[in-house]
Amino acid sequence: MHLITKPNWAISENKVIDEVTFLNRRNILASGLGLAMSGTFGNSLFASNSITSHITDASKNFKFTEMERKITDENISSKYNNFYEFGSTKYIAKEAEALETEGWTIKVDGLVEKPFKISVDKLITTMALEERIYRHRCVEAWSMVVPWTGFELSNLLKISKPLSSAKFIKFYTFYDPKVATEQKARWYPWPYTEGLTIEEASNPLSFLVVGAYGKILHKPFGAPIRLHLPWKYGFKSIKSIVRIEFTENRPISFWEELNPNEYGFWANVNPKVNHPRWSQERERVLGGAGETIPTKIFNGYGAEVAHLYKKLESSEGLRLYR
Ligand SMILES: Nc1nc2c(c(=O)[nH]1)N[C@H]1C(S)=C(S)[C@@H](COP(=O)(O)O)O[C@H]1N2
Ligand SMILES: [Mo]
Repeated sequence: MHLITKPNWAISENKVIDEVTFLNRRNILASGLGLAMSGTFGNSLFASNSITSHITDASKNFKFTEMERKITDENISSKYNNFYEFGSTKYIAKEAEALETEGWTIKVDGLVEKPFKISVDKLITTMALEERIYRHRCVEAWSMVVPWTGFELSNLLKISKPLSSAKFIKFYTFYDPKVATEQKARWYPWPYTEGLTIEEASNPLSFLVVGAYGKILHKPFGAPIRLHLPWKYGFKSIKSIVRIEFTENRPISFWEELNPNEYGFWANVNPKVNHPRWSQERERVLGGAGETIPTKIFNGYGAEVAHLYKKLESSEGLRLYR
């Protein structure tokens, strides 16, 4: 039992490198033989035309284009996922197709004027959608670059009308062990949860994602709606959200409950603060030829977010980066 509580990230660095190398090799082989898959997914078939067109018509936000790095091939990023609900390997894309995303709603409750439910379709059709190219840095030291379509979390905060006593937001993923079979594993604190301060959630970088690569979000990416917080380690970017709760106290998230020394509340990317079991100085580029590049503080988004943490440095110290 003790062993099994270790997340997959507990695997050695070498094994992680092997997996990425394997994946790259497989992809090179596939494209070389002209067998590269189209990268389209079945769930777009279920979406109504109007939902789809809101996503395909979203304007590009040129503040978030990527000059230095290449966008990760969709055929790679969509087949190498962390989505523990469907298994503890990276290859859960097929399993995730079992998730029923039609008619999905999000409950907004806790310290708000009035709790409410809102459908994802409604969010897609009423929020101003935009496409942003964001870098993603997993705590396991691999990274990718993805064009996400979505809207600023701050726009949902506005309609949520939090009370002044609300200081934090807790996000919840669905809980349905019949569909997500790994949720039968009782040693995990299901459902997956994550948390942010209201200040972090209000930052313009905090992005609710409903599409990727110009299409409706497919299931392995956390359909129909997931968060992306590009300056934090990937585990903060919670998938398939069903509930947003405003709280007074700092929530304890899924990974923090499992291993607080390794996966904390803040989890801001910092190459100088090592994971207890490996270095965070460099990252392996998903879909690259196995190369690593230097990791940047706040994953290169310091201009947008560093100010959030200035006054916390004395009290939180290195915990800001774990
Ligand atoms: N519900 C849920 N959200 C999750 C995870 C998960 O296992 N379950 N994994 C996290 C981790 S560790 C990472 S790196 C990213 C991976 O996102 P991707 O599969 O779209 O690359 O999702 C995050 N969100
Ligand atoms: Mo991750």
